[in-house]
Amino acid sequence: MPESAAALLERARRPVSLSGAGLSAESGIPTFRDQLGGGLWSQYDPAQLATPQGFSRDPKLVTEWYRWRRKLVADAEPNAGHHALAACAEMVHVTQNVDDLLERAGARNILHLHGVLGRDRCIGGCGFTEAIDMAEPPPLRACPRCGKWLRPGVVWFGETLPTDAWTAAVSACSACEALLVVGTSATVYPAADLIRVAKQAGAKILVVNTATSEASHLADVELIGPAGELLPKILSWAL
Ligand code: BV8
Repeated sequence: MPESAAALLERARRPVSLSGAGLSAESGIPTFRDQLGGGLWSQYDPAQLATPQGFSRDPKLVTEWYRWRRKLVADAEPNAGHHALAACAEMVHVTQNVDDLLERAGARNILHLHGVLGRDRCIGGCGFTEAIDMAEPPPLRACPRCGKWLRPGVVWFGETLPTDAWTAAVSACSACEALLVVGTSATVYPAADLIRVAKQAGAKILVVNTATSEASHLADVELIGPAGELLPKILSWAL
């Protein structure tokens, strides 16, 4: 099966990848399914913390959660899955992930639908934003411009996606001949809807996941296994 997926991806024009937390799992970054794992934080529900309400209820707790995640990413390395995707120079990488592991693997054409951990921005909307040091992420602090809190530059549940990234992602998925769906439960919208957009545009849908997911019923080819193992196989022509 991997050989037919490889052939399909090699000849596809304007290929697109759509990735989720499973792509970074082998780099040691817990997925949302795993309740973003580890010790202290496993008692919290990410869907509650990753919301404006969660932040306004307890800005210090939410900021500490992001500090923990930022340090995890800073200590992590891109895995073979990130490197295989990065080797596909023509591929547009639409990701739900907020880490920078695709960038650090050398990938270009990356669209972060849900923002990035590497920046803070003002909660008050004064427009202040700044890059942060992921290895030494700052604690909860006030915006130097207006005094309101600074928050991570990510998209929380109930917040709209960045227009540029979303528009570019819809356009790429509407024109691709193959969409490679990697490591996502495909349960969060509107990101998950991109699979239907690509399918309706006539693209072949290839799914790589360690389990079946909400993407399975749309798959032309579904490969069950870890992204770090399967992606180098089906993208070997690019490596
Ligand atoms: C919005 C950033 C408009 C923050 C995240 C219909 C239409 C529109 C909206 C909605 C809708 N229905 C519901 C909504 C609301 C909501 C939503 O989708 N809720 C869900 C829970 C039903 N959507 C929103 O709020 C979005 N905004 O729609 O704006 C709007 C505005 C106002 C009011 C209404 C609408 C914003 C959503 C963005 C939220 N932010 N992240 C942060 O990171 O802290 S979401 C976050 O969770 C991720 O970005 C990702 O998108 C999602 C988790 O999904 P996955 O990445 O798939 O990860 P998961 O753990 O679920 O699965 C991992 C998979 O990997 C598994 O399948 C596993 O088997 C696999 N795996 C594991 N290891 C491996 C592997 N695969 C391969 N190899 C491995 N080694």
